[in-house]
Amino acid sequence: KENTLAQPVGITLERYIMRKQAEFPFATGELSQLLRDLALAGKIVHRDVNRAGLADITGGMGTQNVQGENQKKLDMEAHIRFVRALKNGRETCAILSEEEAEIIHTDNDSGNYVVAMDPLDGSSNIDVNVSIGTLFSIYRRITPPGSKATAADFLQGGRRQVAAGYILYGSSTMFVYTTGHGVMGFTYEQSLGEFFLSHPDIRVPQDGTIFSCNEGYWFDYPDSIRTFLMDCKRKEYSGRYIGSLVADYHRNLFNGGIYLYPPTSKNPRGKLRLLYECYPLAMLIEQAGGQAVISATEAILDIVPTELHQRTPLFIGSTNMVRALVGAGETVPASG
Ligand code: P6P
Repeated sequence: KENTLAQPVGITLERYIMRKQAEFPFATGELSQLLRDLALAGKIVHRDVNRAGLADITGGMGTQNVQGENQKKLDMEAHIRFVRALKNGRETCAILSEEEAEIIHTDNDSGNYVVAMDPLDGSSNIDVNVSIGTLFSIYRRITPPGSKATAADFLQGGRRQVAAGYILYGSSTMFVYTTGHGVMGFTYEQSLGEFFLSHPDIRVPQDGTIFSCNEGYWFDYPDSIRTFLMDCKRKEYSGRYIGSLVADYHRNLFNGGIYLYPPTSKNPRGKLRLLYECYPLAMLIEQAGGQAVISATEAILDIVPTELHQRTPLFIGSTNMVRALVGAGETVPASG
């Protein structure tokens, strides 16, 4: 089924979450509140991102802004917005952010959830006005309620995520997420300050003709990757690489395609982060009918995590393309 841009069906994200709340196994409203907190911060980051050039909040540190605060890079700005929104929402006991090495305790030890996130991935793209994104992954805590969260709450493994998603700040701003019941897309109407349901059931095409990778690493790639890419070129597939993960992923999710970030000599374990980049995108793609693997026999979601900021290779997108790349191991079911 094509993901044509459906007309906004008139329901806001807030109302949609409330209606779907009954579907959550623990329909206590906490996860609903958490998703609303993320959407609120996303609206603020949308505003920051869209005025970056004017408000001089791109680029490095060290200058003063109008409030006399130290200027922050936009990814630090986004980090602060999301941490503040999650703290105020009181459903999260701890946060793991790409911007901080250690777990951030929210002082809500009664919160039942932890959130791992990349507040603004690819922020180097901001300075040249390229689309960027926020990535998030949500778990129920496993440490005792009221205690301080620990790394164990974040190292449960990809299949223990209760929700995952991203916010894409592109030609339009979209909030895309799953709670394990399919993938929904909401488009931001800034004149109303609301996300409206625009894609009720996003499905990735089983096949695609787009490959996304940085071919600058060509001579670093193993032969199997080069063989796959040569085959794509023989078939006159399209190379599309924005260099901004959420933007590349979102285009492939809608049009079909595969994104590849293999190990390189610069990043022998891959560049992308497992907990807050690859796990959420892998949950989304599987919910949308696609695949995310590191080999024919290991899916991203089955990688057992050991470190909070560990990196991993990533091959993700249309099932038939992933299968063609890594072979048809048991993690990659036959298409159709
Ligand atoms: P390379 C951006 O820095 C990022 O984390 C992702 O958004 C993007 O897909 C990737 O790295 C680009 O990495 O090595 O191709 O520049």
